[in-house]
Amino acid sequence: MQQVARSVRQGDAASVSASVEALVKGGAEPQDIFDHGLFAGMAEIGRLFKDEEIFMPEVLMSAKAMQAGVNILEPLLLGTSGRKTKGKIVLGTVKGDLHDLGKNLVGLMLRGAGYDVIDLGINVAAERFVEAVKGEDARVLGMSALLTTTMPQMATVIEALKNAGLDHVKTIIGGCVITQAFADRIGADAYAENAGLAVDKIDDFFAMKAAGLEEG
Ligand code: B1M
Repeated sequence: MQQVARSVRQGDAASVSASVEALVKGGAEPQDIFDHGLFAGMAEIGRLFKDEEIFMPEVLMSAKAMQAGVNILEPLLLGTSGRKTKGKIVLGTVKGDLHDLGKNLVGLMLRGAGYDVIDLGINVAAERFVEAVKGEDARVLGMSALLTTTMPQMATVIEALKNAGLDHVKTIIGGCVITQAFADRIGADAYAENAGLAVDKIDDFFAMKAAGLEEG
């Protein structure tokens, strides 16, 4: 795991791939490889970037290296395909924000858990979210933001959903700058600190609906 984290920090995609493959062959759990290898390496990059010990090019190299590892883990995290879908979820990173590694992971875990995920990508404007939720008749909208400057976009989207008469659609938000207090303030239905918790919270939405405890 330490080797994976180190290779992410060094932005060495080939080494990340080799180490992740070796760990998988050795029987390590994909989620552990993600948490203790890939994510741990990227967290360190975040600290170094903040302290101005490294700059954008290095961060990008590390993001690419992390993605190389995620690509190997993807089929394992997805599990067996061909199951009946549990529900439809629209997902995206809000307008002005280009960070997508966390959002992609949330999408991956949700697909693995049996959901149909419509991923709108990055830099998604409020109107586009509303259009997709309506067009796809989605029950849940998930938004990611990693910048303090793009957090307010989440409130804009929730407001736009209400204005479009879609307030029965459940909203869930996440990203390293997001907190439960912020989610409460803007009226999001849930906040999740990581991708695993996002799946749990969305499972709760659908369980409540199945139990007839909500409208929509
Ligand atoms: Co940027 N960046 N970045 N960056 N970047 C951060 C976010 C920052 C915290 C770094 C720092 O200063 N320490 C900082 C934001 C500070 C702030 O606003 N408070 C920052 C900055 C400032 C910037 C730029 C402005 C830098 C500049 O240009 N001067 C710029 C902005 C560009 C833009 O978006 N308009 C920028 C650019 C970039 C890159 C393009 C180089 C690259 C992104 C590449 C990519 O995504 N394809 C990048 C990266 C990689 C980072 C850090 C280092 C790592 C982010 C990451 O991918 N982590 C980040 C520092 C950090 O996070 N510590 C940083 C791994 C990923 C798996 O975690 O996305 O947090 P994360 O997702 C987690 C949870 O948050 C949660 O689940 C995931 C884990 O399971 N989660 C959800 C995420 N979305 C969720 C949605 C949910 C539920 C849970 O429900 C729907």
